[in-house]
Amino acid sequence: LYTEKMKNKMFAVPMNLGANKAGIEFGPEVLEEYFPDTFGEMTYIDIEKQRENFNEWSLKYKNTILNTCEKLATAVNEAVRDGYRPITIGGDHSIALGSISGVALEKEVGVVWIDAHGDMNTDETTMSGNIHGMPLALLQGAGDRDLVNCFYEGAKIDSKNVVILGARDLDVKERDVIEELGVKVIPYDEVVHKGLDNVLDEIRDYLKIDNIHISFDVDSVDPEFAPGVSTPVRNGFTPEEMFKTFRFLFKNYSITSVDIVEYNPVNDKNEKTMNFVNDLTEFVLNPNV
Ligand code: Z70
Ligand code: MN
Ligand code: MN
Ligand code: MN
Repeated sequence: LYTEKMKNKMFAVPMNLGANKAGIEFGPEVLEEYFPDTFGEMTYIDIEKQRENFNEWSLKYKNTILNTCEKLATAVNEAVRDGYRPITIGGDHSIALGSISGVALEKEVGVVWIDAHGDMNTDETTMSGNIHGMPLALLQGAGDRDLVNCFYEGAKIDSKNVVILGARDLDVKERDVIEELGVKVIPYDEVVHKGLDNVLDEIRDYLKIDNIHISFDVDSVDPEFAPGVSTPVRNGFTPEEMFKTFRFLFKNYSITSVDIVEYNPVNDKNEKTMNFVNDLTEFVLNPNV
């Protein structure tokens, strides 16, 4: 077990403005209600509505998202300095701009971004204007300057230390950004063709950095098992594959911090997604590998 036993500190960010879709904001409170043992100790980051420029369609709710991410980054940074492993429960994926910025000021981290999407759009490539499709590019210094400079100036992570795992819905111009920055993408297809074990070995050979932040988007999992997301995409991970992936990462890297985002209780069926998110969070809180 590489990862030392660390105390966890949990943050809840009921953000939905990055996805511009209703429902995701209820994720943390639903989890807390059903699973108080797992989620009962979360510190909530308030969403304080800021004045927005609604002519700027390509950066919807930018000011409120930036304000929230800076508050989250401040809280996460303090937790890291105090020796905790911060676990951030979303909320949409825009909040990873805050969580990772908070960690990156203290430690050089690589990122494993587990997602059906790349979240590598910029305000110049986006077709939706939704900021949850941009955080991974922003963290590498690409995109809107104000957002890039969240918490502290400039890029937070080095592109060579990033892997996107499980992607199967990348936008055409988003692919150009990925290529320009040189980010390694392992599409879910590749997991199927090569086998998960081989793909994980490949990650171990590729990511030559000890500290890893895991940013987990629930929509990486197949909608059969996790329908409760805002943007379901077919042909994704099974829960077993995801537990194996997490076990591998906790075994081989020092996991500094984790995001679990995009759970949308409104779209869930038979509480499948809720139960899965709880089980995965239980593993993260007490990783027995
Ligand atoms: C699309 C965009 C996205 C999550 C959807 C989708 C992005 N590439 N991310 N759901 N989690 O709007 O930029
Ligand atoms: Mn995402
Ligand atoms: Mn996604
Ligand atoms: Mn359980």
